[in-house]
Amino acid sequence: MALHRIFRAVVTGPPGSGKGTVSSRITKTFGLKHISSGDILRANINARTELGLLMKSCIDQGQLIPDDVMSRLILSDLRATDQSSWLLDGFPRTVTQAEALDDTCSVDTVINLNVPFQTIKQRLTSRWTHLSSGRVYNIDFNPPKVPGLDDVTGEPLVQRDDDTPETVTHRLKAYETQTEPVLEYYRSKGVLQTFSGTETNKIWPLVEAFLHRKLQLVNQKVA
Ligand code: G5P
Ligand code: MG
Repeated sequence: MALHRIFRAVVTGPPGSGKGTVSSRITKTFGLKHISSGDILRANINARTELGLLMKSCIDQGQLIPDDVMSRLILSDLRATDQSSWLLDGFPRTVTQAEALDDTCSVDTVINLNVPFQTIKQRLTSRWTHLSSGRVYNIDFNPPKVPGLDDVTGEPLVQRDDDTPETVTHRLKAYETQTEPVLEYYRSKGVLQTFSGTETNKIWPLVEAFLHRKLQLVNQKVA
């Protein structure tokens, strides 16, 4: 569906809930620009930037990056993409970040992926990632065509340093204490849409149908 007006969406959910997987389907179907806070941080680590080196131990321990650092990083990216529709993945992750985002621009919809923690723990230990693009694979769910290699570039896949069982436990704890309050923040603004389940292939058609309806409404308002 063609977009006639700028559309701004957030995808949220616990670590491993499928934000990256669903985001890549949304961007392919609806043409929004995908901005993933985790991918941006990992690109910084890979390029050994000052920020990346400073933040690596925080990420590897499953802790959140300080709000001021994160908000500056993402909001400067958003200001640079002023005129395009986007999908934010992994930001905001605290109420302070959500307020900082609100000060810059308003969000049309927040897609919340509600996946049980038990399902998540199994998924993350069998995830393989292509770091420079953020493409993700899973041995059970969407294996690469050639084991260990990215389908598009043929480059090697890696396991994320924060996908160890111990760090996953810390990430889930950080989600419960710091990110869950963001759901209430958006619920009270009337923009939260929750999709629950254990399989992305069952959740995705519901997200797709929801976004089709939402975009139709947005376009009607513009016409
Ligand atoms: P990230 O990078 O944002 P998380 O922890 O929020 O990391 P993550 O791990 O990237 O989220 P995801 O994107 O929600 O998970 O999920 P995914 O990658 O699509 O799917 C997970 C795996 O399951 C994949 O292997 C996929 O193939 C598979 N899968 C998907 N669907 C199914 C299914 O139906 N069945 C099966 N079997 N498998 C499936 O953040 C990383 C760190 O960066 C910092 C924090 O330290 C954070 O821990 N950070 C921030 N800190 C502060 N503020 C922010 N805003 C921050 N953003 C990042
Ligand atoms: Mg992700």
